Amino acid sequence: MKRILILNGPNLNLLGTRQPEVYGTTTLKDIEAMCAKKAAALEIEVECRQSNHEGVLIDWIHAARGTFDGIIINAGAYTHTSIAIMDAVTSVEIPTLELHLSDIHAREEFRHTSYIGKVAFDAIMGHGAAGYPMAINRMIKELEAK
Ligand code: CA2
Repeated sequence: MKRILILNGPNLNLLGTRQPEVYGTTTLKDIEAMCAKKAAALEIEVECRQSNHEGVLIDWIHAARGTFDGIIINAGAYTHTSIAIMDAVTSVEIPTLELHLSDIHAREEFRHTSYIGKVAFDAIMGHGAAGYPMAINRMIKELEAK
């Protein structure tokens, strides 16, 4: 059975509680339930984790080696700053998909740079919470092509 790790970075624990005009009204708990439903339908395993700490995300990426077949990551604002997370993704050699609620290229210029995008096999963005099940589908397609 395929195992996918879904990582959410800083501030994503606040989803649905603030700035609904930018990030929508769906909470992270709702998103995790959507992912669990998708996983059941596809008969795969999905584990969702969130941290506000760069090092914790890096430790989880390292530990995914040998345990998970794919990583889906919404690194939040670390997307635009973290060479360390980019290096962690490269180091584990696990197919990694970049995910964002918003379209980072349609927002402020400082969000246009993505270090995750340099090492991920693809990116899904601009679909809000619906992007999470879409990302699971995209990951399965990638893993099946291997
Ligand atoms: O669009 C995305 O998914 C982002 O990764 C979200 C990050 C942002 O820094 C990236 O540029 C794009 C921010 C997540 C903040 O989430 C909040 C949720 C509710 C209230 C405040 C922030």
